[in-house]
Amino acid sequence: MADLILHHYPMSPFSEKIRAMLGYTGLSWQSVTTREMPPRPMLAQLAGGYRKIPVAQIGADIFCDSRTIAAEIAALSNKPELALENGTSEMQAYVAEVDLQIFFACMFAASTPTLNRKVWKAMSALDIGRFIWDRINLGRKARVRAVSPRQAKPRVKQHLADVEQRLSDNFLFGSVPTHADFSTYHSLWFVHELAESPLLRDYPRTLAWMERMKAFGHGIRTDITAQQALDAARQCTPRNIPEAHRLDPMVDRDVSIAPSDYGCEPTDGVLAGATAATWIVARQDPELGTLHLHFPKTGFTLKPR
Ligand SMILES: N[C@@H](CCC(=O)N[C@@H](CS)C(=O)NCC(=O)O)C(=O)O
Repeated sequence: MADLILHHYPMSPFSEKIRAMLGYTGLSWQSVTTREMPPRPMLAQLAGGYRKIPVAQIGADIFCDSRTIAAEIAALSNKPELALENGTSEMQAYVAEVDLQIFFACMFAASTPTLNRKVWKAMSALDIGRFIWDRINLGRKARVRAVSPRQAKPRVKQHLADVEQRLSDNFLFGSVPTHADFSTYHSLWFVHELAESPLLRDYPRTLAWMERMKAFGHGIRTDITAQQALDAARQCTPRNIPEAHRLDPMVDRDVSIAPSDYGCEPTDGVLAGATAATWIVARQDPELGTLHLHFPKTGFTLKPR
């Protein structure tokens, strides 16, 4: 089977969630580095209107959102605990909070001179301007209320106290890492590794756990170009959808699907299938042919067109 291709950029926390998962599982994968903000025309050929990062690809199957990517990694590595839908309802509620409110709190709390220096080193002045403008608009159009910048640090400290208390074993929900560990790791990675903020200083178990997570590395990565990723999609047909996943009454209808929190740009297509946790939307691209885009049901709204 074709390797998983990850479309991502270095400073993206949700990409780090997936890179760390790839490290933990030891899978080999191909990497396409994207810009930090749209336009990303080559990625848009694969993912339609979906504008968030990361996106993963296996041939002509495209996985939007770290949840569907994680489920794919879980299947490839035979580690079902990495797929959030296999977690308990307590774990799912924990991850929902961590991947939304804690993520935003960490982004606000991580504003340090070190982070600014790294950003200035990685991006041109023009791109920094475009990035700030893009994120202002992303926030303005968001359908969820994030924690305010002033509340961010106390909220992160409260979260750290919770993580510290949960870590009675090596990982958050027991002796092996689950989806919840990677969700918790990516935002704290941004604060601790990227911004080098001292916020984690008073949480020794959390710091030791961060080291364990970091030690997984990023797996076996090969860099490819966006054009090579498009070629891979063109040369493949999407994998077969079993009849059991074509029973939803919306199957074969024109649909529009979009995140319901932020970055709510829709992707149009035809519903090709549905599982308990995902929607599969078929898109036709004039150059690439048929693509199947996999979205989680949680956090997305599907409408007929
Ligand atoms: N629910 C999404 C969240 C992804 C997300 O917010 N990613 C950030 C980067 S870490 C993003 O897309 N920011 C806007 C952008 O990069 O264009 C997931 O789990 O993948």
